[in-house]
Amino acid sequence: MIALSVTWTEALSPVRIVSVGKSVILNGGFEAGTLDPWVPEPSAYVDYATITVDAYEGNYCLALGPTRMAHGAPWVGVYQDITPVSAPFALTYALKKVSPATLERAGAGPITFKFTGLLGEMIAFTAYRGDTAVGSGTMTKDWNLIEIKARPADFDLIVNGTKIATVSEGLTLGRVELWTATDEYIGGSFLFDSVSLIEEKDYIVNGGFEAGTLDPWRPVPSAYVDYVKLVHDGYEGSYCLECGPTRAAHGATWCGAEQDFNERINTVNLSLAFQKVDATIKDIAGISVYGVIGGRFGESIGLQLWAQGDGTVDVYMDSLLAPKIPLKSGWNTLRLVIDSASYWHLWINDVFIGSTVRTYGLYDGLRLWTAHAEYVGGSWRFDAVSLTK
Ligand SMILES: [Ca+2]
Ligand SMILES: [Ca+2]
Repeated sequence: MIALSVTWTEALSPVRIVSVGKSVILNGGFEAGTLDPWVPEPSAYVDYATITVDAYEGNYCLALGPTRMAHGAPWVGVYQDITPVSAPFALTYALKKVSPATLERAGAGPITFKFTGLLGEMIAFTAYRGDTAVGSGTMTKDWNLIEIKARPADFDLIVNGTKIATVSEGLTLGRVELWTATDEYIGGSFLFDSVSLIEEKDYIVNGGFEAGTLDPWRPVPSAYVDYVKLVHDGYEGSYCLECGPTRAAHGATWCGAEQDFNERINTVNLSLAFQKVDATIKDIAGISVYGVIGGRFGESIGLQLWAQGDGTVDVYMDSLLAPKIPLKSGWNTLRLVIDSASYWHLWINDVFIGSTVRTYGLYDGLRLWTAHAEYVGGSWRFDAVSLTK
């Protein structure tokens, strides 16, 4: 057991969980104090893509101002080429409109914003994909956080946490451009900062069990396959996983399912839904993200939910983290984030439970399992299992 260096009672402050993974954008926050490796374009208008200090984060940000528009430049911007990234990914950036002029455009990645006027203290915009308007909304006169969340077949546009549009198009990005232009006025400018592109590859295959089979999950131990099965009434879709150690009295201490994701990753963003089928029975369910150091069992991460028979669970991460967390009847959700500094942050039903520290951060597989502490007959269900960087 590894002693916890942070206890749950000390760690109830909010934890920022965006940017868990590593961005493929270099100098996305412009903290180098120079544009490099962003390439100004068009090159004749380099002087209108500059680094300035009114930053969203850190000390620096990018200012784009098409003040020479009348002289022939249709737009100004910067770009950088990247190894092409396919969905799922998240492209995020901060945008601030500085000028009073209204009929201006700015964008990054696949979406262009056309600003159409003031609505009180807010600035109205229409969002375009190419020439097609896909949604509208408002931004503040201060910094705004733009998120493009791409899935294999479509992507969401989210502005300051509000979804503006879902566009039915799969995206692959090999170049990220930041740019601005004006339709009528000269003198407008925009600030960009904190540009981030994070791949959100899901390392778990068939995490929703909608294949209708366990594959590629492996039931373990193999002698108790009949207690690791798919059942209907999933949290999402039709199927979920049910693990029930009903033969525990005959020698099985636990049963479950596992799969490898065959890549060592330093940051983990794990989410899943779980349900205790018989709330009156004491038993244990666990979620283990296991590593290569010392073998799967020796170094597995022991996140355990220990049902107490009164509708609560004790939550263990190696040793006790937080006792007596009430469970909802039916499905509950769990989210575990391990950041690059190997801090664990745990939420159950969107309530922050606490943080703790691990001494290592390399993992190569996931196991869902259950065992009984006193009684035979309890079972747990799992669904919607997702693990991204
Ligand atoms: Ca910055
Ligand atoms: Ca499902």
